[in-house]
Amino acid sequence: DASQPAGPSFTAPGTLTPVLTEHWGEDRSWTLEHYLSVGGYEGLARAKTMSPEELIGLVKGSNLRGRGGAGFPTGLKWSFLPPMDGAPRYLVVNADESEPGTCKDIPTILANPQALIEGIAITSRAIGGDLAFVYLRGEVTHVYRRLLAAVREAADSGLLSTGFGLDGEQPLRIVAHAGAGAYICGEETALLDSLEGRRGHPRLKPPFPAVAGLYGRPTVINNVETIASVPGILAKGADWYNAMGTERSKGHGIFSVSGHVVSPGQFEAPFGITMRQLIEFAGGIRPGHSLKFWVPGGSSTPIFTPDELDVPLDYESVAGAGSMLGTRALQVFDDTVSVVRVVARWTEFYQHESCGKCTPCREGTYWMRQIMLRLEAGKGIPGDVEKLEDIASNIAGRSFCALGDASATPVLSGIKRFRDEFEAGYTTPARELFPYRASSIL
Ligand code: L3W
Ligand code: SF4
Repeated sequence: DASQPAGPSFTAPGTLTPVLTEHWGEDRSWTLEHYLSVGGYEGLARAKTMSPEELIGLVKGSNLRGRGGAGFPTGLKWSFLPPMDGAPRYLVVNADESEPGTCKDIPTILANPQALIEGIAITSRAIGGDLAFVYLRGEVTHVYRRLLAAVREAADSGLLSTGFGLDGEQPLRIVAHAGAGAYICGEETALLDSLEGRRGHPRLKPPFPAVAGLYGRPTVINNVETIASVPGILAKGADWYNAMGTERSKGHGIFSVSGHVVSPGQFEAPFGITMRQLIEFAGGIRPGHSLKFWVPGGSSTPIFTPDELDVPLDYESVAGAGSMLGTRALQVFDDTVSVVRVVARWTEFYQHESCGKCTPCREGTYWMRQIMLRLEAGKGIPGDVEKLEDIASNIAGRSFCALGDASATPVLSGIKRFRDEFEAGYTTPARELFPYRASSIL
């Protein structure tokens, strides 16, 4: 790829770069003993020799970007915290993994929670914090328990006993908080409301959490994968990290391939790998079928077709193709799938998860759901497709938070790519056009 910087250690897209996932699947990979045996906590040891300014500078220099969907530069976000003023500052880790198709943060916590804890320790040292929170979905009790056990193991070992807080000498406390299972609580400010004990509703920004976050104090909020990527950068250096990826999307990321491939799973690769390459790593589309459509970053990103298979999966190239890269939740749908049925399920999801705070999203998702369900049943009314476009266009850009925009995306992109299938819903149920077959359910 001509856009890639050349260099002896450059890791090209098209290869896999297991870093976070390197030891997944090994015997008792989640224990502290195992993590230490593969070089764990070397990054924290180095961090304890560095000042907060040096740490932030190193992470800035690595070009690590937020892995929760938006890709905001991590070191820059940390640097937005105002100068220390003697009062607390917090780190909050967003582990409320809820985007349909996203499955990277929970596996990370299950397989290698110590990488996250080490990342929390390094980040807390960088921002002068001695109290950090991990907010995760309440339904995943087994993940919550594993995290609790891992925090206890790290604390009992003495690794977190000193080196944190405003003076860099305090112990670090980590609180695992199980939410009640609402998609909106993955939105960073709704998450803060929920963590403070209120119903999760997005807050107006600015002020950004970096200035006024948890309990009104400066707060860094980062995704699990972002924070778990920090120890490697400390241990191996910014140059090592910069040698992976594309010009502006550096490093490695977990690409979760699900759906109609032979071997779904997580593939950790440099940014810039393509969907065609990832499908090859996943064993190809299941035999006897062909790719019909896919999404690059979960249900909030537009429907792509085989036309986009060679788009490099980095923030800029995917934006150029009209989408966010999102959480790299790559869902694959073959020729047996009704796009109307898929969009109807996603629309039901957004209607259910809408927090109700603003009118375009609250009302619009309700009406989109009604119309999608009748199109799916073959009982659509001529003009429904135009009505869907009208409603979705009036949600997008007019809602209070990203959930509203997200709900419009599958509808608008589905109609754009497969209008005939939507219009067929005026006369024909989706199940007649695409009959369920046992083999089509993976
Ligand atoms: C200080 C400024 N901080 C921006 C911070 C801001 C936030 C980060 C990015 O949504 C997307 C969403 C989903 N001073 C700042 C500043 N910040 N300007 O930077 O901000 P933002 O608002 O662009 O993004 P976000 O709220 O983090 C993430 C999309 O990702 N997505 C993923 C969804 C699902 C999951 C999941 O299940 N784990 O993430 C898929 O596309 O729709 O648009 O921290 O405070 N001047
Ligand atoms: Fe709530 Fe939807 Fe408005 Fe976001 S866009 S604040 S989820 S109603």
